[in-house]
Amino acid sequence: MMGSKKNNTAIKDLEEISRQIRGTLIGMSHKARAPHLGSALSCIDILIALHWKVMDNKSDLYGKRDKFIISKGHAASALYAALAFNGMIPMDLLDTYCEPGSDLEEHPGPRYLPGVEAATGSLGHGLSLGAGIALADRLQKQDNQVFVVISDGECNEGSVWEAAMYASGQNLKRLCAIIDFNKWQATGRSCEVTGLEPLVKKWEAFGWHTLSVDGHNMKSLVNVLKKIHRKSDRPTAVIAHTVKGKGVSFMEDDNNWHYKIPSKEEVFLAKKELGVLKESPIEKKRA
Ligand SMILES: Cc1ncc(C[n+]2csc(CCOP(=O)(O)OP(=O)(O)O)c2C)c(N)n1
Repeated sequence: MMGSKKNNTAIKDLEEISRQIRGTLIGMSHKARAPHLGSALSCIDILIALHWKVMDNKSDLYGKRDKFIISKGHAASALYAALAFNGMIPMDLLDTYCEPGSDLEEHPGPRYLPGVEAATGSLGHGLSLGAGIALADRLQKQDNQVFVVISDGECNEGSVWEAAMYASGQNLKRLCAIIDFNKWQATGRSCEVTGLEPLVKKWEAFGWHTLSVDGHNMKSLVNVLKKIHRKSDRPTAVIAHTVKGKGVSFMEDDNNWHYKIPSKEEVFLAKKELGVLKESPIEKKRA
């Protein structure tokens, strides 16, 4: 059955993978001189829980598989790293991140890569795309799930709420929106830019089954996300409480890391703190 991935990776191993991927993301940002590192560190645990323990996105590359859209496309590095560490794309490809001609563009491009379902980055469109895909899959009598990670900043956009109304109106119960609620957007605190709260009540009012979770607690994330498929008779919103820049003390909750690129010394300090200075066993597999 789709959406009930059998994966024996223990939670503590997922936490180790999470540390390693964080180190890789920091290195990628430095090498490519690419911003949005804080944004990637904010959502990476959600992506790991989904890709390792929840989604079955490998069984049929051409249709009958769980699907994932990173609507906050500026955090594409998190998706690429999750796909590489999970064996969906070659590890070596990460070295080409943001290089001219690479499939790993700073925002997910329209070219085909397994696990990249949509071109995103113009914020506010991923949920509509997810709703369309969930509808198409239902018409084809598939029971796969569609997961969309959206940012709290995207909740500024009317298109998100149009998609939310559409999904509940059409009862797209295989659609799940995960809101990466790190309380920041590019220009300030999300709840000061718009009246975002009460976020749970808003999603509920739009007809969604709504849950909250600590977006960095791997065990809770896996538990919550695994349950959705069997329980839902409506689309589900998961409000994941996260910290922008999570994992590195001098990046956590500092919105400068939305755009800032780590220097060589900052890469060293961050990796040292994460305990990933040594090349990881997974990284060693790079041919
Ligand atoms: C439609 C649109 N407007 C503006 C931008 C520029 N932009 C990139 S990231 C960002 C906001 C980042 O905040 P948030 O969306 O909450 O993401 P996070 O804090 O998780 O990085 C903005 C305004 C964009 N990509 N798309």
